[in-house]
Amino acid sequence: MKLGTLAACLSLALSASAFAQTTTLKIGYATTKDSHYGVGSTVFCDEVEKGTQGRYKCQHFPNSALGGEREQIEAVQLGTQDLVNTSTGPVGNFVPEVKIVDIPFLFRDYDHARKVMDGPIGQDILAKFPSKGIIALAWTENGFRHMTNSKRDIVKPSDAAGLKMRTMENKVHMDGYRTFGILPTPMAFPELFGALQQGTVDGQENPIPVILSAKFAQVQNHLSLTGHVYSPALLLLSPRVWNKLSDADKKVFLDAARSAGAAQRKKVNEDENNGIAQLEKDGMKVVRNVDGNAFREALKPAYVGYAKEFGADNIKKISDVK
Ligand code: EAX
Repeated sequence: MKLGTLAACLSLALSASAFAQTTTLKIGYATTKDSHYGVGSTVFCDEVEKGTQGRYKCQHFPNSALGGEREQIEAVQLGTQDLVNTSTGPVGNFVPEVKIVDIPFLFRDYDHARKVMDGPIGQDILAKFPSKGIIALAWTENGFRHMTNSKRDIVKPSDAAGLKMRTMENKVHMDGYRTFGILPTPMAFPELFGALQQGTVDGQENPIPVILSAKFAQVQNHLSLTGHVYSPALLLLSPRVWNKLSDADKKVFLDAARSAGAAQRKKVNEDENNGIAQLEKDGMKVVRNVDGNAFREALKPAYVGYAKEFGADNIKKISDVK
């Protein structure tokens, strides 16, 4: 065979094999591509594409384009969606062992929370997912949640009492918020901006990165830095994809997910440092002197229920992590 023909056949074979092997992964998340979820997802996708020599690429679906987080988790379980970068909000409905990390005022600060998630307690929770038809690649991060509303400043629980607040579809949160006198209204995230705009709910609670990227300052004028819940997040993969991966590619996916978590946490730190001034500039009145002890005191009756459900010793194991 002439050299020219051989070269032509080779390049054809190469491009055909490369073309044949490229798999595009659908990844969804609730907020914008330049938000903390978008930053983490982009790092994951870039590292996977590099680590698999382009055999796996991503297609991003930001801004809840594939539905609310619960819907997306179901789609990942069914295999109709490949990945979701999601808060733990609805995850407890699929993997009950996750619910313990949603307890209000459980984590002292970011350092404590990240140590727990990256340590044996957090890693043991990730190991509970495969039996429920979901692969949990790594913890990413949503951030400490703060309260916003359209009515008044919130310094102590009695200021929040009577407010109709949207919550995630999360019973642990709702049980806790009731002790503050809040009327919890569970709602999927894509419906939230409209509900705030129409006044269907008075307020909501979310981390600064979400309040920023969702532009809630346009429909909420009070922000109270309650930090009442640490909201972990997860990068979840469909077993349909995972089961086809070689051991080497599995390691690429896991390493990329850990890098994503680190990048997402860095973006959360940046948003926490710069975002509050931005939200004030956007017109929000910010309460910094929240009476955290009054909220913790009010929460005590809910802790009786949490101890019954999760075991007081398990809760203590988390709060004791230094
Ligand atoms: O994960 O639903 C929520 O409030 C979540 O924090 C949001 O979807 C980002």
